[in-house]
Amino acid sequence: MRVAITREISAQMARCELTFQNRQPLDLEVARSQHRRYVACLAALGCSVLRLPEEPELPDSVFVEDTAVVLEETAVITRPGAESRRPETAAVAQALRPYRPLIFIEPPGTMDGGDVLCMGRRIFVGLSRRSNESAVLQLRRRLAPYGYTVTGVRVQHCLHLKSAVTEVADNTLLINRDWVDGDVFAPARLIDVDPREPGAANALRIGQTVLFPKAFPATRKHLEAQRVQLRLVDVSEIAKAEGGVTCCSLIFPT
Ligand code: CIR
Repeated sequence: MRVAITREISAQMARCELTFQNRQPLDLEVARSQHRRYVACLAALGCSVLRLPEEPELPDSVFVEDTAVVLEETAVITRPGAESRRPETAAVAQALRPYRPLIFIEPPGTMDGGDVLCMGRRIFVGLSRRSNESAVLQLRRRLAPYGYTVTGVRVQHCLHLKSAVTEVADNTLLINRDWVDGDVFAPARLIDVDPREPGAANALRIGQTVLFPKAFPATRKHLEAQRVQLRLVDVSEIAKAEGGVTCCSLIFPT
């Protein structure tokens, strides 16, 4: 059984953090209806969805991925790199408590879950605008007893590590190598995003299916050529807040 934690879109979403994108008018109703369809996809793929209530004062709170990293043995509550996002972790920690013992990233560490790519016992953390070396060291120390290795990875031109690379099948990564060095992940098989779609590397794997944005038809062909089974979703309005498909949920086995 898989649980997916999501959170309703904040009425203040138009005031979200933006780093690499310009602010565009955001239609809250369209964003909410895209989010509803995204949640329905998670349920259709077998997740038991735990929908946290809206936090009107926290513009980015729909992006629950950034608040925690859920592993088999423990859940790590992050300390988001953007100060405006730090209060987001409280409700997610509360929601995770029944499922895992919690550990916390402490100052001066900062980490967004969007920077954390888990491949079995190998964990990669983007050294980005949001996540720093202190968080990597804390994570390494806390997770070593469980047999995890934790490696910091430089990323450029994008918000998070998982803007640049995500896992789409066992030992198979979808990647934009202009944003992150692919050699770090050896011996993983790499599928490149189409050069016309630099933002296409963020895909959400649920079992053998990958949730993938409709906005990237050229990269979709690369994935289909490699027999990755896709389910397409429209997240165009959510993307205006610099979010993708991974960031709107925390998915883990119970
Ligand atoms: C932010 O800048 O923090 C939000 N506007 C977007 C966060 C997206 N999160 C993610 O991709 N994991």
